[in-house]
Amino acid sequence: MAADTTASVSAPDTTGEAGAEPGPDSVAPGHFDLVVVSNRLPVDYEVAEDGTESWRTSPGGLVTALEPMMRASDGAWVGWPGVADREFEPFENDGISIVPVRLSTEDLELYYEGFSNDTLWPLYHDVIASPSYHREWWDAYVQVNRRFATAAAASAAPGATVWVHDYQLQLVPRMLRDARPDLVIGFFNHIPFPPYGIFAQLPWRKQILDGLLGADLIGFQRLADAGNFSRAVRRLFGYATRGVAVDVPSQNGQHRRVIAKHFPISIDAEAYEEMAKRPEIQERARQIREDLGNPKTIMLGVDRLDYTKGIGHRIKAFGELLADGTLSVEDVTLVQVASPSRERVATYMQLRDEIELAVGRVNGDYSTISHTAISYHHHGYPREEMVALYLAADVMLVTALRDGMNLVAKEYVAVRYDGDGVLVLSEFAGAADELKQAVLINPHDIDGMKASIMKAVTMPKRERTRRMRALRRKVFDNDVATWSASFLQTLTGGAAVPSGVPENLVSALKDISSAETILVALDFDGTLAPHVDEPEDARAVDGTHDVVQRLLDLPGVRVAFVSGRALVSLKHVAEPQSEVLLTGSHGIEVQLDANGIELGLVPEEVEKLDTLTRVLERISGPVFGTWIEQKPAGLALHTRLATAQDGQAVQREARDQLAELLPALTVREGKNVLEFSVRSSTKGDALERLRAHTGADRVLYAGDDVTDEDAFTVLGEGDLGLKIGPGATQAGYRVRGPKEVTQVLALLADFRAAATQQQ
Ligand code: GDG
Repeated sequence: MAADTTASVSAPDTTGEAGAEPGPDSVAPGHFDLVVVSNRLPVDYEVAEDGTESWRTSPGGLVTALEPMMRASDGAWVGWPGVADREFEPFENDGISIVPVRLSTEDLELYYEGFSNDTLWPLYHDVIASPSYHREWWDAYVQVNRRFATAAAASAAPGATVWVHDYQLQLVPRMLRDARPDLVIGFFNHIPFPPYGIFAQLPWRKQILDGLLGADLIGFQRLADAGNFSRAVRRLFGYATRGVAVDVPSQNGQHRRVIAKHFPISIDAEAYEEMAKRPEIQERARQIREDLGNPKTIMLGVDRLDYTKGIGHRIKAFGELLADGTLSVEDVTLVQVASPSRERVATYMQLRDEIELAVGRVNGDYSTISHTAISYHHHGYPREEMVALYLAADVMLVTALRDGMNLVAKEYVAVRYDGDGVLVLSEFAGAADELKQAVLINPHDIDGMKASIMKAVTMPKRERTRRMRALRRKVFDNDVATWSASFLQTLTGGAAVPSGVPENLVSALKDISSAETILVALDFDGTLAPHVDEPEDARAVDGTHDVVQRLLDLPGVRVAFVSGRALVSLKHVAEPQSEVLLTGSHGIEVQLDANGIELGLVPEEVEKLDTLTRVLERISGPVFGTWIEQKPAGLALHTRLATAQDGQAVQREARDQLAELLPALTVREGKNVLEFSVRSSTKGDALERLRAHTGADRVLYAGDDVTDEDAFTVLGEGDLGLKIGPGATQAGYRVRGPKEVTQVLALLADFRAAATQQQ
């Protein structure tokens, strides 16, 4: 039954005209360290009228976003070249290795136009149009995803990073992971991820989630998208999720941690500004205004002709403003670029008819011989022309009903180096999360939209400049380079972390320093002290004690150490000031203010501890070379001095008996030691306890270890997570080592001192 088709790579594929295809597990690894996989390649194959064949760099958001990074890292790009039924060998184009994937005419119909654009696209955009569900489309989607996964596996070197893009390829991460567990796999969803109530419609909802969960990092445009995804995972699989972390059970009884987090995409802002400053483009902008009859106000819409973009709603609002005489064609022209898109999908053909009918009506009713109400263009234009249009437009209308991000909004802002121009922006576009100084609208509310358009048309120059300046700061601070770097940093941890304190961290420290109360929570080993061979020898780097003292002396600042060590050991090596709050053993032990060490075991846990002690004493007592050691909230069973055979037998016996008697125990396995704990606690629990105890408004947490990820997970909006050293992380910032941590703490102390003096 087609609905049961899974994303498994091992199932033989017998659907589609290509018949059985090799899976990603049947190919030898390639030699690229970074592989990008997207439906479309950054180049299009073209045949001119005279039969000359060539490759042309194709326009579009993703290409612009990734091109610079690909060139810099000598990576490979796997994708479809834009022409059906043609097989191409890999080749190099402009510094990027291109790996074309073949799609047949039938694949395009079923996988691309069908499942991608007529099932997933409407479903993920809040069912603005009705999604169609066809089992043969799904079968083709599985088959084509496998083909992309195979091409990626054949390109990726051992241990390489593979970055898969967008809704057309959601099964690729799982297929790749099953075939190539050595790979680091990231996925970025360019479109929204819908709320569960909508996602649940999809007959293959579980397979899609499972496909995505093959990635180590799943990126979304908005915080809300990542939340929708995590909720769907909880509802459908019952996996534990906490903040941005999803724990996916793996076969060996362990968990694999997947991060689902938002990374708002952006543009190459400087390149747009540079183009806008070119004299010929400025001249073109002047020309456009003149050709339109020098209206007082030019309004502009630039969209792919897609029902998600709210073009019809925009035309309705504009038409009504002309109808009720609020605007007149002598004063205002709306330029609408609607670039052709998905023209073979029926919904899009119908949309084109609807939009062109609406444009025709408005123009028929209100245009004069000398003034056209809507200057409508169903073309794609060169980027230079787009920039000239942005420059000429006094008001930019982005009225999407649902949009992952909307790069047009950001491009308009980047171009307006003159500080003028008003952006009217739908709150349903991802860009609205960042571009709060735009005139935000609800495009479903036609009266509200009309009022907002008028607000934009009549906005005083000073307000326009103030808003545009703030918008530009946002777009230039988070440009496409920052976006891709932050995604890849989170995914791979980056190879080498530079020394010093990065600029964006300095700004974040300044920002947090003005909070009412701050909790500075610090891991010890690897964060304040370099790692050493013997745990007893660890010591914080010079200057740590002094800078901690400076922080403790500042009003509204609390400092805590959060360690995996037992507290006795932590106190011995860290020698903390008495005001430093302490948590040890991953949060099991706590020492807050004047109180002594607390374990705070509840009666049920004490009872479990008694049973655990009885069982382990009985098992280990008679066997020479094994012994038990008390641990906070647990016991360790050592077998180091026993024969290997005895040691294994004792461990097996302990595991078996305890699994039956106390099934909920936490078990950690070390070399010749088994640790059993009656309480499962993480540094995340420790941090939450510290936050509750101190009542801090904002938290800075610094740590270097995988166990610190639990603490990063519980950080909220406005908190600051600082990862020390390389490795995947959920923290927003990173520095190289303990020396940098003291610099960070010193900066925080400086900023805090300045902030509290000002008050
Ligand atoms: C998807 C998501 C998300 C448009 N017409 C022409 C032209 N364009 C360029 C624009 C812009 C890009 O195409 C469109 O990007 P958008 O973000 O506005 O929208 P989608 O195509 O729907 O993209 C979206 C994006 O992925 C990235 O993640 O933001 O939410 O739906 O760059 O300028 N460019 C040229 N001529 C045209 O006629 N040269």
